[in-house]
Amino acid sequence: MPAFPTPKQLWRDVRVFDGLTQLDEPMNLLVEGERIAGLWPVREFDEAFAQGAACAGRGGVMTPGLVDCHTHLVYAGNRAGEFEQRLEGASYEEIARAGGGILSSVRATRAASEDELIAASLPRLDALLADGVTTVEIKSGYGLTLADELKMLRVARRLGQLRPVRVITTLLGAHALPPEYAGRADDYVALVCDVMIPAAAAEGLADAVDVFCEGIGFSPAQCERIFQAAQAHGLALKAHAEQLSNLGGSALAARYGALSADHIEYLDEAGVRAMAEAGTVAVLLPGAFHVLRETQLPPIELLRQYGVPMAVASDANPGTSPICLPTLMANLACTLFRLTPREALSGMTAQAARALGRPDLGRIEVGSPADLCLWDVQSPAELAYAVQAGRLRQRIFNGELVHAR
Ligand code: DI6
Ligand code: FE
Repeated sequence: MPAFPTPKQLWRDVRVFDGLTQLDEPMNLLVEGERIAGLWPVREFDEAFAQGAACAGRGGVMTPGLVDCHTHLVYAGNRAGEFEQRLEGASYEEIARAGGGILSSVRATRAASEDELIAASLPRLDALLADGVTTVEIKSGYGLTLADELKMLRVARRLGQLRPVRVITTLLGAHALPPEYAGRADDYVALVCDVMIPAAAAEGLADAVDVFCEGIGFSPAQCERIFQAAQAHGLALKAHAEQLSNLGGSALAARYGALSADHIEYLDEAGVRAMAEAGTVAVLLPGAFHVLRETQLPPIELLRQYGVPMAVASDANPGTSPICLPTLMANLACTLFRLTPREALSGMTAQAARALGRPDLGRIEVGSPADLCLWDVQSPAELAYAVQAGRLRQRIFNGELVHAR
């Protein structure tokens, strides 16, 4: 016997959604240390396996901890004024071209210290955690200078030390062209490739690199240069693509073996096929669709036909998705995109984990890290069906009960 036996915790009689599907029977689930150690139908359970285990809970629905695989959680200020302008008829693109939009958050974020960004971002992170998130991806992209992009990434990493959550960071230097580079987009892309990516990689501050491939963002040729630089530094790739128009960014991302192409409302069949061939995950962002009152639906039926894995994320950001309630995203994915509740929940667990290059997460399987949520509902579908905060009874992070109600 080791001096400090690994603690064992047993949940009894839970309905399990394992990240892909709902298991038929009520289950008992055993966690040993940081890992899931056993999962049995209640009627087959042999009490000997649970020797020495503390009963940690009974009843309810157990899901993997939610994985929010696309957020811009770190920023200063807010854009309520632009929300009002849009209600008066201005479009998102018009506001962006007039120097607002992303650039207005850039001005506020550049002016903020690391501590101020932490203070601004923590309430948003806490809202995600209170609704079941155990892994969150956080992008830079409101700094757009070397110092400010690294500042954002450091803040993202620090958030992961301040709260029990896994933080995956993404350098999004190519989010918008900063005003000081007006008319010199290729020079800015060179800064991203030759300075930001090497620095973020050398300091271990970024797990991936993302681009905004769009008329108001960067061209496919520019995105390609960024992908090449990212690959040269061993960083994973992601793309904001086909959000407002079809430039072929998703197919480009797929050709480079990107983990995901995100938004994809304007994706065509060739793009879907390219993603299927490359195993690139489609990240659906129904919050941005909802806030922008977009009418072009992502090609869900084609994605299904080609077997492209679909993830669902919050896109939490000050412009197009100021929403930090992940279960609302499951609801919007069903109501707006017609995903089934099973697809939506899988999209926020197993598929989202794949979109982060972490297929070990987002699953309830023997051997997986014990990131779990116990919900006060009777079936997993209720999480997508009803919009209601406060249903999370327990959040378990790395085998540790970190939220209990
Ligand atoms: N697309 C989006 O929806 C977010 N970024 C992007 O490239 C919006 C970011 C913002 O408006 O602040
Ligand atoms: Fe985004």
